Amino acid sequence: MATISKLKDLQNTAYGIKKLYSEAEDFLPLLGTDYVELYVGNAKQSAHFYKTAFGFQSYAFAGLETGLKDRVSYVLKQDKMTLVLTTPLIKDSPIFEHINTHGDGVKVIALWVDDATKAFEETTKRGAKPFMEPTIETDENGSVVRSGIYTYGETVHVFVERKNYKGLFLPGFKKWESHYNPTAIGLKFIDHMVGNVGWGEMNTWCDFYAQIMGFAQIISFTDDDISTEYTALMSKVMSNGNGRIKFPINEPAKGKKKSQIEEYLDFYGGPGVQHIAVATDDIVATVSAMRDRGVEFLYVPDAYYDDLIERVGEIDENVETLKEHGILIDRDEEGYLLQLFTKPVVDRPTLFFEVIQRKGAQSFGVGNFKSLFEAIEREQQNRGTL
Ligand code: TYF
Ligand code: FE
Repeated sequence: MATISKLKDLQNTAYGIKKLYSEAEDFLPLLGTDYVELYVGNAKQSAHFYKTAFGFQSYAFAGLETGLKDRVSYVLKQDKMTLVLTTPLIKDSPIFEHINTHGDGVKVIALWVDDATKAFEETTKRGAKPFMEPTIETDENGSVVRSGIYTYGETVHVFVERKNYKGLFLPGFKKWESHYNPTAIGLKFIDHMVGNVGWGEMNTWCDFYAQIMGFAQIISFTDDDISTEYTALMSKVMSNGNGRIKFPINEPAKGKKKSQIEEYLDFYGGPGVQHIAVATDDIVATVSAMRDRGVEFLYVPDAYYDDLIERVGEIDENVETLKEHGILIDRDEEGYLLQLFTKPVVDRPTLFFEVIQRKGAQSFGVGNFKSLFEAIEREQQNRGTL
C-alpha cells in the first residue's frame, strides 16, 4: 500500500522530477512566478486591453503621481497572476531603448524566492550575467529585496524576496483605484513561459537553466517531431526542482520555408519570450469570454475534430463545443490537456498567449503541433513572411 501511494506521489510530480532533487541540492529554490513585466509603448492603453480582453483587475500603480520621473507602471492581477506594464516617460532610458529595438514585449520574468541575495550569489557565481545587484526597498509595510540576472536576449529574471513585506506589490506603488472593473475570465496562474532563441542556441540556454539555475530537462522535441511540410523548429522543456516553473526553449530548424521561430527573431530583433501559457479550470468558459471581449485565436480547420475521439479517447467535454471554440486536445500517459493559442497580441508577430487546461497531462500538446504549426503558417502566409 505504502509503496503504491509513494509511487503515485512520484508520478504526480511533473515526470517525477522532484526525485532528482533533495532540498540540499536545490541551490535555487523557487516558490513560483512572482510577476511578469512587459515594456510597452503605452502602459495606460495596454492596461485597458489586458483588463477588457483578458480579465485582469486593476491593482497598483507607480508614475508621476507617486514621484517617479522617468517611467510609469500599471500592475494588474488575476488570481495568482501579476502582470506589470511599464512605459518610459523620457527618451534617455533603457526602457525606451528596449521598446525601440523589440517593440512591446516581456522584459522581466520575476521569480519568487525566500532569499534574493542568495539567489543572486548562487547564480552569478555559476556564471550568470548580473542585471541588478541585490537591492532593498522599504516603506511603511516592510521591505522587499530584489536582484536580477540576464537570460536569453535582453530578457531578465528578477528574484523577489517579499517575506518581510505586507504591502500591495512593491514599495513605491500605490493602490490603483479604477471605476472600470471588467470581471475576471478564469485565468489562474502561469503554466509555462516559452523562450525563442537563435539558430543552434537551444542547448546553450538549456545548459544555462541546468547549470546556472539548477533546472532539469523534462522533454525534448526534435525537428522530426515538430516539422510540417514547410517549416520546422526544435524545443526542450526545462523545469525547476519543484516543477512550478517550466521554461520551454525553441530554436528554428531548417525547413522548406521560414520557421515561425525565425520570423519571431527577425521581428523581435533577437531572442525573447514567445508565449505565456496561462492555466484555467474551464477552458470553454475562458475562451468564449475572451472571444466575446475581442481576443483573436488561431483557427484550426474543422477536419481536426473528425478523428478526435480515436486519437485522444473519451473526454469529459462535448466535442461539438470544443469544435465551436477551436480548442485543441492532446493525451499523454497521465491524462489529457486542452489548449488554444491567441494570435500575436502586439503589432509585430512576436508575443502571444496560450490558454491551457490540464486534466492530468503534464506534457505540452505534441499531438497538436502539426495542426497548430499549420495554423501559424497560414498567418505567416497572410503576413507575407513565410
Ligand atoms: O509550449 C509548448 O511547447 C506548446 C507548443 O512555437 C508550442 O505550447 C511550441 C512551439 C511553438 C508554439 C507552440
Ligand atoms: Fe505552450
